[in-house]
Amino acid sequence: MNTYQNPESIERAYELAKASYAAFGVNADKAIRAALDIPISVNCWQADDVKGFEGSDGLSGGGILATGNYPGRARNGDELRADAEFAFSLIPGKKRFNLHTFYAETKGKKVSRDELEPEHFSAWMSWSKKKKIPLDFNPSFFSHPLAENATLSSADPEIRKFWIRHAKAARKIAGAMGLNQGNPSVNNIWIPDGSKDMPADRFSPRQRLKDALDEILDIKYDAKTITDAVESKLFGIGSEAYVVGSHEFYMGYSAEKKINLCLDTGHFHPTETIADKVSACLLYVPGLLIHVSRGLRWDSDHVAIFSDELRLLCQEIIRQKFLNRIDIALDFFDASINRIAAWTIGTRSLRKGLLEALLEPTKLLTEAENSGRFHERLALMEEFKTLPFSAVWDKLCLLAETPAGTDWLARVNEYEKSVLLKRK
Ligand code: RNT
Ligand code: ZN
Repeated sequence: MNTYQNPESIERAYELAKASYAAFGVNADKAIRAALDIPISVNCWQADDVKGFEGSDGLSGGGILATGNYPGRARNGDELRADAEFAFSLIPGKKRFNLHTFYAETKGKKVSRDELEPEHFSAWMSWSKKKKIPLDFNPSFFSHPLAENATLSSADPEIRKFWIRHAKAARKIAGAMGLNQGNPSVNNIWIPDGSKDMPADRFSPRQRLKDALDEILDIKYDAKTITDAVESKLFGIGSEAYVVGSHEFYMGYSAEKKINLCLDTGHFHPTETIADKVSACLLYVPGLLIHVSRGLRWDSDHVAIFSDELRLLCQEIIRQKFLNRIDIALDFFDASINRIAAWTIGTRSLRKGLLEALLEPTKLLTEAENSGRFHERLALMEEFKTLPFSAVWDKLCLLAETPAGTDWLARVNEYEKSVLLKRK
């Protein structure tokens, strides 16, 4: 593949683009710096099809399922870390890495999920420190024999207690990660509990979930080490009729407990957008965790792209200066394409969305709005869409010493040949 652009032509195009933005009162240099500075938590599970290291058969369960069998899946910590390091060399800007408990490294010993300790993540934590990539975390309530029916909302007290212990263990590990990296590890609770067909009792499971969460979250950790979040869902495969942890459930819960609410862009009705929820939720909850994904028909986890929905979400975050209250993470998994490319596409698209939002002459829009000149607001919005954005993006890539344009593709192909295809 040809080299897309050389540094000189990127610089030339950028100088012209910069002048176009300056004409609307926007400083493109500043926007680039700000865009590079926003941490994006990259989901580790894209590289291994959400399988984890427990030797599960591949079915993720709980309604989440990676389809496809493109070669090169990461099978252990060393492969996953190598893939992440390589992908990070293609992705500009600050990154974090998001793990699940089932990525524990137990040196061949079987450790029950309710007995996991920070030491089982020592390889992750030393990698994190060395590479300066902070870690985020999630208890894993799926791909497990005790997760077949229900977890934290189970009517069986033994099963419920097992998962409560598991969630406590996860918070302890997240706390250790936060201490190790010097900033809070975001620990997100998502459970798959629900039912395929209409339940007769919708209340009792929710009551049990609430009580279980209370028990888990009443253990206090230093806010400098862990940020707790809870994630809702509309439906999943096998939980079409009822999901215990619905949006209303967690909206109420996070507001009452003053913890963060996780909004996953794939977890709502197709015509709803997260962009409109951010400002409403932030009036009631301390902060948000956003899982950037792409819902497509029944699936909530396609690779994120530079869609209108993603752009609108970024605009909402940037326009309202919400960055200090929002953690931004990715949540997708596609096993039918090169997984490193999936990471690169999704993460670069999100960074593009943030950059575009930072380049928006928002002041002109609000001025038009506040004086009732709505035709002008609409005209400006349309105009801003076609400002020379790609020239600024290429400059951002150049500054971050990551490939501009499609130059990263050749490197992915090379890595596929020399590393991924050798994993048999
Ligand atoms: C599932 C949730 C959850 C998971 C990951 C693996 O629907 O979105 O966030 O995708 O934790
Ligand atoms: Zn999610």
